[in-house]
Amino acid sequence: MKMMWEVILTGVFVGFVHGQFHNPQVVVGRILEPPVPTLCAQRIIHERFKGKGYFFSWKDPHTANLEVDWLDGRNYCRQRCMDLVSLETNSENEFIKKRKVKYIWTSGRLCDFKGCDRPDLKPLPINGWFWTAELKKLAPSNNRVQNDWMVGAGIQIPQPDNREAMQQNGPNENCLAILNNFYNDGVNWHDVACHHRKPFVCEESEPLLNYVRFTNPNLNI
Ligand SMILES: [Ca+2]
Ligand SMILES: [Ca+2]
Repeated sequence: MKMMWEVILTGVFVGFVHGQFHNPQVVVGRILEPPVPTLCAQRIIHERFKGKGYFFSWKDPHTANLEVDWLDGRNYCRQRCMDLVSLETNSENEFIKKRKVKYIWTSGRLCDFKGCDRPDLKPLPINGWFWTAELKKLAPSNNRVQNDWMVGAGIQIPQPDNREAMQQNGPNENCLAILNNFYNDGVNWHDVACHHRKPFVCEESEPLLNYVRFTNPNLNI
């Protein structure tokens, strides 16, 4: 199984994936879960957007009141051949942002672990963010046109600001959440410490679906 995963995940971002397995700050003995074929076949799709299915945790009776940390969110999705949502386009971002939920986990994460020591990721707060589910880099965080980080107004500091670590001696804010007017600042992206618990959105993962279809040809997935 492990060998197969290493084949599937080969690519320039393979270091990201391995890094997620070994980053003690994130996993603490927990791992990134592989898909479960029966759960993939039973996955619940609440809405579709440009052909892909999405699951909203607050819409399902089993998860309606569930708030999880970032890795648990990924694993709930991944066991169902999905992953936390990646907002690669403005239209998908707007599709997700119209939900009336106070905050939502996305798959966005800062690459600050093993495998991230690459010149193109420096400086990390600007160039080190990526969509883990798609293994794609975000636009630089100071490019306010191609991303949706909260820009800052009044006493609000532009995101990402790593506030918990910088001001409160807390953990780094390494995960990307959509916050819905939480600081009276509109609906936009914030860097948040990954242990916080939030509702989440899953997005179908073509690599996971293809892998499970290939390995379970008799299952209707
Ligand atoms: Ca996406
Ligand atoms: Ca922040």
